[in-house]
Amino acid sequence: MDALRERFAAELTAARERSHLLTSLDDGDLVTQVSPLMSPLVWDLAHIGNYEELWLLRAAAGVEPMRPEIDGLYDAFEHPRASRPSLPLLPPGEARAYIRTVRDKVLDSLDGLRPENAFLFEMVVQHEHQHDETMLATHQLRRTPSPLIEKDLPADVTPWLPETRIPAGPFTMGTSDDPSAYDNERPAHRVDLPEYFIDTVPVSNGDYLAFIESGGYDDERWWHPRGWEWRQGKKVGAPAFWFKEGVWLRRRFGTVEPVPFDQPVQHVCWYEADAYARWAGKRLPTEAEWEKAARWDPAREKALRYPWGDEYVHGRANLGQGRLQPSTVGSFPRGASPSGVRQLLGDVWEWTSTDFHGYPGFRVHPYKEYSEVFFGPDYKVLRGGSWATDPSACRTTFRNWDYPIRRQIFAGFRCARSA
Ligand code: AVJ
Ligand code: FE
Repeated sequence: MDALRERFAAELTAARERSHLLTSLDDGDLVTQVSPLMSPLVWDLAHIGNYEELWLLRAAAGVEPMRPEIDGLYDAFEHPRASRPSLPLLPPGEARAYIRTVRDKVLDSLDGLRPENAFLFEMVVQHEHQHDETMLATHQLRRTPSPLIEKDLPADVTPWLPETRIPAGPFTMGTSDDPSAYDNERPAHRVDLPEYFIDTVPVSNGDYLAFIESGGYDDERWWHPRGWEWRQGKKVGAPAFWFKEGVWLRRRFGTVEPVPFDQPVQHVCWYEADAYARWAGKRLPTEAEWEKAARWDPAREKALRYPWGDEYVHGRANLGQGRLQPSTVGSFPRGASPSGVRQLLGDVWEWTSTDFHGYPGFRVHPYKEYSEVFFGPDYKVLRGGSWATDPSACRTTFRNWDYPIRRQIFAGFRCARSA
């Protein structure tokens, strides 16, 4: 248990350092709403603390509520993002003091941690990191530079074959024994797939430019009917944050730079990914196809936690907000899955063709608002995490979801086709 407590304390501290960096702005910037799609950053900050209080102090340690009157303000279901700036939110100084107090009590309570509550710690650490990624998307929507520090992440690029063949056969999807796994990743179950091909690497900005330049945005043939509706209601002809001034440029955290054509495309919605795939004579992979390509080791008949094995290895994927952009397509050959597919974790979230549903045998844990309320045809599953995702919230079984029109998230895609 001691090693576990130490790990939780270290992970909570690391997450908090990042939350502080992402909120090291003037008070005015913290309370401003950059887009109706996002919360004011000060909401995320206090919400992180409130969630931690609910689960680690009240639920796990039986501590009395500190400020029950603020719970409603930070309940994501009571107040949609667009309405959050008009709430009587804790001002930045008070929000910081509140989350500090919660954290101090949590660290004190670690001595009494009961093994059956370990998942709640895993959940709270991942929750803070998920909001850190969301806050980063808010930063990307701002027009002014952000207090972010870009670290170098060396990545060797070696040649690759465009597609990888995945032979027909069953594999293990999901998990029943990963201690960090959310309810929606459970339980492990066998899925039998016919043979298919999947792109070895994600679709690059250069690939995507060819779609743009061949008139893809104006050709109804490539679009899902609802995608075509979306396209016609909007003046879009390129990924979000791209614009053309003679050459293609992109805005990234408040600075403008040429679009790097050898990086995975990001900030495209599901409809754009789906249209590109049809234009390319392919389709998006199903969620099961993505997961089989990412973790199934046919030689050992075993499903892996990471594409390269069961242990996290630094330097095999672009995760954790070190680099503030995806890595060159073809990077991290040592991070490839047993099938030889690359860049499955990190770089960009990858849209799949699958709607978000519970696996056979799904059971809510620990609360139905984490996943169950989102099951249905409205949300598409994304896999693999982005460069902005923390390694502790990323594994081959992790499932993310969003509306098919969302572009501010760090999402791209790769294509697949049936054999
Ligand atoms: C899993 C990323 C879709 O941000 O809406 C955060 C994670 N759940 N707070 C989200 C989450 C509750 C969730 N996603
Ligand atoms: Fe949350």
